[in-house]
Amino acid sequence: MSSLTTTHSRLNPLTKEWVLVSPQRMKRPWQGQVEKREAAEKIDYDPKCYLCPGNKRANNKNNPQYEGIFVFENDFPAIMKLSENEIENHAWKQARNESGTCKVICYSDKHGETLSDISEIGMQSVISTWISEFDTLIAKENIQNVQIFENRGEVMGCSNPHPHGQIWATSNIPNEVAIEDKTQAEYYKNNTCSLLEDVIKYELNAKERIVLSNEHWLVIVPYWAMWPYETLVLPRRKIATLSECGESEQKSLGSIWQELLKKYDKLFDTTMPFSCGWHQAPKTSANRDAWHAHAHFYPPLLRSATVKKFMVGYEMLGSPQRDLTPEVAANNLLNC
Ligand code: H2U
Ligand code: ZN
Repeated sequence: MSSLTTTHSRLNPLTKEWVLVSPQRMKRPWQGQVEKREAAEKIDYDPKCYLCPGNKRANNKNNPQYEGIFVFENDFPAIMKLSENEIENHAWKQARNESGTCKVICYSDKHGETLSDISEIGMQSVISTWISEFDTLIAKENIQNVQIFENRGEVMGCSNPHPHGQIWATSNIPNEVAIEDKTQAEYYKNNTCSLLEDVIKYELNAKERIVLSNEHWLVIVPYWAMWPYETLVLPRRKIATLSECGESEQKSLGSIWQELLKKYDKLFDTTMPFSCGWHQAPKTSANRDAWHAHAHFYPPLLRSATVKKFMVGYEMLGSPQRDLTPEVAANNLLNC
């Protein structure tokens, strides 16, 4: 398929939302990064950091002198263990109880390290921690969904440069997972394979939006991408959760994850800010067979380390809109 060159909308089949694409507004060709941001000096230990080994956190809690990974329960959880509020169930005024656990995962004891430059072994222990935390939390009686994610960079609301991510385990299924549960089920019922298996087949053939690939994994800028350099990390094999990954699949996930981060950092010569995270089958999904686990990366930068895409105006009141096509974005990432 040759790319459309005038305004059109593309459907996100995972959310059933339309994205407006206006390629004719891309007047200039790719010019690379415009201005460089001074990289902060990398230090192993910051006495003022609440995530560094041995340091004090909120509520006078002390981090252990950990080496490698450290997981703890968030001192300011968004979701509490027990919340027995009066529920509301009127026509338009509805409220439900929410309970669960919020955890913070420090990827490394080194303050200045990121997953882009962590050792291969360090990356593997991050993946095995994602899996073991997921397995433990999803097995809890009141938990329906385990959301693993990372906010990276101040612009994404990350409070601390110490490499860390978060895990929220909840008694209800959050919006994004709920809609993907539904859309993947619908697709699976009406087709011979999963939605994302079909996407993979198409993209391997079209070769227009592939950023990286290896034996078990594929990274694409999805056809329906909303953010300029949004990507999707896909296991080639349909798995409902990361826990189904064998040893070699975890190994090759680690290498493609780090390759992707390196590309992101190189694109605008800065530590790329983003929100990223996994979508995996919720516990009692009636549609587990339809689930194809995957990770989304949503970086906000558009043209340089300091020029970001704003999701405002038409995006807030109408639909998301982009000028840079997903094909051009994929090509820029592929070649950087
Ligand atoms: P973010 O940087 O992505 O916001 O994650 C850091 C989390 O760490 C944040 O959710 C928690 C905040 O509540 N935190 C603690 O649990 N203890 C502290 O002492 C400070 C921050
Ligand atoms: Zn630190």
